[in-house]
This record gives sequence, C-alpha cells and structure tokens, in this order.
Amino acid sequence: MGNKSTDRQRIILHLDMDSFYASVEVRENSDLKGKPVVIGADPKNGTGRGVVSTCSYEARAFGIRSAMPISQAFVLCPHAVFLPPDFPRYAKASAEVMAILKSHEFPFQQVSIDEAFLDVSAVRNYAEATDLAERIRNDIRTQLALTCSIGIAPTKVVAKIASDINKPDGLTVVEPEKLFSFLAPMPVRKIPGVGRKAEAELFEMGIRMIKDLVESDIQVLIARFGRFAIALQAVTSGIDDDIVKERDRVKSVSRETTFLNDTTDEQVIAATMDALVQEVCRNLSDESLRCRTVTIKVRYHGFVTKTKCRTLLHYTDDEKTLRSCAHSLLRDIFDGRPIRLLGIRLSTFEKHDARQMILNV
Ligand code: TTP
Ligand code: MG
Repeated sequence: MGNKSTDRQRIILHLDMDSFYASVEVRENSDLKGKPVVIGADPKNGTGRGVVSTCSYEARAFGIRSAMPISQAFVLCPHAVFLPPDFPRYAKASAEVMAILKSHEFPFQQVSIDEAFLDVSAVRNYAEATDLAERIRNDIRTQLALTCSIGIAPTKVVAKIASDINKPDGLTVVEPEKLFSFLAPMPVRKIPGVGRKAEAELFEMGIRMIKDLVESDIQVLIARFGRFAIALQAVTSGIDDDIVKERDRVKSVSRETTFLNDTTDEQVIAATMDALVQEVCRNLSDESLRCRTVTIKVRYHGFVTKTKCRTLLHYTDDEKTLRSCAHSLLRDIFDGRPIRLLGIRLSTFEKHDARQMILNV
C-alpha cells in the first residue's frame, strides 16, 4: 500500500505566462513598457461595447481585469493604452513558449494558449525540479523576452494553484510535506473549477477556506456537488488520477512511391530514393527532429516486399548521411528483380534544442 501511494506521487510543473497578450504587445513596442496596457474591444471613449481580454499589471493596479466591460476599464483608467487583440501574433508567441517546454522531453500537455503542464517526475527530487523551472524561466526570458509564472507540486491542480499565487514572474514550489499547510488557509475559490456559484454555495455551508472543505462531511458535499465533491476534498491529498496527457508524438516519418512501370533501372531507382530522402528530411526539419533509424522498403514485381533497417551511431537530420545510409540499405536488398514500390521510413527521434526549434516555428 505504502509503495503504491509513493508510486503515484508525481512532480508536476505548471507554467502560465504573465499578462500574456499584453506582454507580447509590450515586447513588440517598447514605448508601452511600464504603461497600463489593455487588450480588448475598442473603448470608444467609454461608449464601447465588448470586454477586456487581458491587461498589463500596471493596468491591474487600476482595478482592470479580464472579462470586464471595456467601458468600465475606460472609466477606471482612461489614459491606458487600449489595443485590439492580434491573435496571429499571440499564437506565434505561444508556439515559441510551448517549443521551449516540449524541448525538455517530459510528458507535456498544453491547456490553453499560455499555459501547460509538464510531468517532471523523472527528475530525482523537488530541488532538481526547481532547477529545471529556473532554466525554463530563464530560456523564456532570454529567448522570448517574456515572463511566466511556474508552480511545482505533486498534482496538476495544486501546481496550477501554485503557479497563480506569486504572479507575475513567480516560482512557487509545494513539496508534498507542505501541501496541507500551503492549501489550508486558501479561499476555496483558488481551486480550479470553483467559480462564483460554487463559491457562494460553499460559503452558505460555512466553507470558506480549503481547510474547511477538507474537514467537512463528504456526504453533505456529494449531496450538493455530486462527483465534483470528491475532487474538491481530494485537493490536499497529493494524489490525483488526472495525469499529464501527452499529445501524440510523431513516431516515424515515411514516404513511398509506386513506379508507373516496374523497373530494374538503377539510375531511376537511385534518383527516386534521393527524392524520397529529400522529402522525409524536410518532414524531420519541420518537426525539429533528428532520427537514428532508417528503414527502407522494396516491393518487387509480384508483391514480394523486403525491408531493411539500420540504426545509426548518432542522431542526425543530415540529408547526405541519411541518403548514403538509404543507398547502402538498398544495395543490400536489391536483387535485380523489377521493383514496383520504393519506400523509406525514419524513426527513433530526438528533439532539437529549443533555440533551433524556435527558428522553425
Ligand atoms: P490568463 O493566463 O488567464 O491571463 P494573462 O496571461 O493575461 O494574465 P496572468 O498573468 O494573470 O496569467 O489568460 C491568457 C490569455 O488569454 C490572456 O492574455 C488573454 C486571453 N484571455 C481572454 O481573451 N479573455 C479572458 O477572459 C481571459 C481570462 C484570458
Ligand atoms: Mg497567463
């Protein structure tokens, strides 16, 4: 039993960019630095409809918040810089942030344009997880000129709470021993999923802090909140079945081609292989990958198919190296019979480092 719960003890990192849209705008135009910047609908001198998408921390000092009517934001701070959102710009910045996170090769899950989880359980301890977080923060600061906040904790939900409490530019680490003392005094509203309505209902039941929640009768909670009650009460347990779901990774890239007429012409076969190698190499660079395994496939007249693979000593994305490997494999399996189909597959991948990846997005 003891072992089982240790096995399930994970180290989760949650990253959320600071005032994301606004920070990207400030980065693109240094005149905006230090000013209240509001991204959202046109305020039209206070008569505008629509809402605030987000705003810089300088604007937050005036009480402006996401989702607030833009007219109200205008009343709170008429001299703020109001800008319409530029989504392609934010999508590009988001891809750059995610590329840095993914480059660390941990299970990764993006949950919105500016936040993602990494399951970093493979590092030995919280000290190493903290070092990793500092590296990520530094990479984002130096390569992208943006700041983020990171939370590290045994579960996704607590990592998310942690990334939020020292914003902006914060790093908050909640080790398993400190989990309860960290959460106990927090208002229930801090739990992701507890909105204004659930908060009001909990208040009615006399539950204000997470501590009150944990001490309350689970049956009463279930009667009110159904299954959500169990998740609510488990928040301080340090155990959570909600895993960081990796997006499907590219496992291989392949190309094959069928000849119009079966052929024994070695020049045609070699030129076709060169073209296939060129195409899979382009795919590799699109995905910022290097590979170690090259497999070629030859289908002869009569549908007899032969494949042969080789694992290289080093990861590579070099077209010349891959081409010479492909030709050498081809020489091994080409027996002079007419070829109907030729194919190549590259597999066993590693990611480029983040800097190179950014150039590719
Ligand atoms: P958030 O991470 O919620 O906010 P933020 O990054 O602007 O600020 P914080 O430092 O508090 O994390 O949302 C990310 C982006 O999503 C935000 O920059 C703009 C957009 N967004 C909206 O368009 N409308 C909204 O109501 C919210 C909350 C966010
Ligand atoms: Mg954010």
